[in-house]
Amino acid sequence: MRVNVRQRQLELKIVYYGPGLSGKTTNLAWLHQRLPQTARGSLVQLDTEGERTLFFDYFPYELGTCGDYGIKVDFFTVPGQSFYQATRRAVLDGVDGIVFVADSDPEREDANVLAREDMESSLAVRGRRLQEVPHVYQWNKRDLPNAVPCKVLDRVLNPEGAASLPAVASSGEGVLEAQDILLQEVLDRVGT
Ligand SMILES: Nc1nc2c(ncn2[C@@H]2O[C@H](COP(=O)(O)OP(=O)(O)OP(=O)(O)O)[C@@H](O)[C@H]2O)c(=O)[nH]1
Ligand SMILES: [Mg+2]
Repeated sequence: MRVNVRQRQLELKIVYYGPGLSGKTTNLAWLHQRLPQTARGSLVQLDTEGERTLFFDYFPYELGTCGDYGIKVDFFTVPGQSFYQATRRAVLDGVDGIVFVADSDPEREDANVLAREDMESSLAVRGRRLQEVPHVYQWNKRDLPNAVPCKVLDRVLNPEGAASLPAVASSGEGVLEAQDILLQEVLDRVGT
């Protein structure tokens, strides 16, 4: 969290991380659409080619106030495709909370594992450990008929026992819920 004294603002950075095509941009777009117009800034989708994120997606949000200070949340997605590792690391710098969007498609099991490892190593280059960063796992694409069971995803991707929930981001299911869980954790952490 960054304290901006001049603007009397607490600034939080939330990042959607996960393998390519898992639904990170879909989450952000849905979230943006559902948050009050008066409190949200424009959704910026930088350099997209077709529907793939080449850089990142972003929007700012005025969450509320804490005493004299406003709480601003900056929401980002990373590009999931493996060759954008440098961009993912830049986006993750200074992160306060992460939604890891996993793909429930059985064919993406390895991609989920690699993305999680990539997330841990991206934090490690900044001297941070995943256990110290509030995070929530979103098991997305639960509408797929052959979706990997949530308990298998938990066993493989969430050995630390962080919060996790099912989602169908394309219809908005589990999108606000993931954000509520994460923001609560982030704000609890700030208070301690
Ligand atoms: N069936 C299904 N499809 C989904 C769901 N969520 C997203 N998708 C689809 O998955 C595709 C990829 O979604 P994106 O949100 O662009 O994925 P991304 O994680 O941002 O991908 P990158 O930017 O390449 O990392 C799109 O066609 C979405 O409509 C879901 O819950 N179920
Ligand atoms: Mg994207």
